[in-house]
Amino acid sequence: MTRGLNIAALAQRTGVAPDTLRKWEQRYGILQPERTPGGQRRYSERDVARVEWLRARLGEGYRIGEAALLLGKADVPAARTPGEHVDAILAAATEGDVGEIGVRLDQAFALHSLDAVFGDVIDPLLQKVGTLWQAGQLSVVQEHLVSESVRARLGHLVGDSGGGIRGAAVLACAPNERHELGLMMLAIALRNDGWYVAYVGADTPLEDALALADRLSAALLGISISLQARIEELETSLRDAARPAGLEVVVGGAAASPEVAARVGGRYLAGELHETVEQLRALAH
Ligand code: B12
Repeated sequence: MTRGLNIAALAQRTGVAPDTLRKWEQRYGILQPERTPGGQRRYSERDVARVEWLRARLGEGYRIGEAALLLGKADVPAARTPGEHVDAILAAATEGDVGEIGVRLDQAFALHSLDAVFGDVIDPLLQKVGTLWQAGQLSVVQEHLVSESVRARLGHLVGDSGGGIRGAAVLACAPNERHELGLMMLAIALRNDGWYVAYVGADTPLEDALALADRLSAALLGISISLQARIEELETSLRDAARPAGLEVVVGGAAASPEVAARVGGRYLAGELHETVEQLRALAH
């Protein structure tokens, strides 16, 4: 015999009327009941969780169509905690399912604060992707699917205009450095903190970044470096370049350290993104 809840029981459990549940099922395909031999629908605990998830989004002001889109396909459980989002995105990456990676990322952005999405979803996600890739458990293509999906979403936020009540900041990756996702997060966090941010991105000739900083009378040039192998090049490119007065050069990223900062005549900052933003506030003018 098929176990599970009939529609009345599902309605009772979730507080959503049976008519509404039927409409959600038919129109948005968000439930996946099994059938009894007699053809009656039977709903599972997963369906209960999905309806509860949708109700919570409606309570936050989403329309049902938007919430259903965020929830994604009916055959996967809705992620709630940051850890569940990370696992769900990794599972989708393993399947090579780029649509699902996107839906899961959008869910994370919809459910959590930017701070939590950056620190508790994207950061650990990319760490795990790196570890799995290194161990040969994720292919380069699967890794690219995740990092490109993340980049696309961060790109929207980086592109938002606004900011400027603090100072101007130019943000660039070191020459030949293509790891830019951490710097994009910093750009978004600084803009939200009121900076005017010129995000220059990957693989930047630093004399050009310095010229831009000069033109903007920027208070900050933030340089991101992830690869040890790029440190020497970074040092060379900054050594002889003229620096605008009042410009603070700050290095960060996985290959940055106090030693690297000393070699390029800058400061080193690390730690949680919100701490970095607070420390940089002191530099604004
Ligand atoms: C995504 C990724 C890529 C993508 C990058 C896509 C993109 N558009 O950014 C691509 C595919 C391009 C890539 C390429 C390569 N990668 Co890669 N990549 C990664 C991966 C999986 C994630 C990196 C990431 O985004 N991390 C998440 C962010 C949020 O962390 P973060 O950068 O540290 O940023 C945080 C802080 O450091 C800080 N921060 C960052 N910048 C700045 C700047 C300032 C001023 C401040 C204050 C703070 C700050 O803010 C962030 C918030 O916490 C890592 C794995 C890992 N463990 O990190 C490997 C990894 C970094 N890559 C690695 C390697 C080897 C490569 C390649 C050489 C591979 C190859 N053979 O081609 C190339 C090099 C390309 C190049 N020239 O740069 C190695 C590096 C080893 C090493 N220590 O040198 C890693 C560690 C993978 C591994 N486990 O081996 N990679």
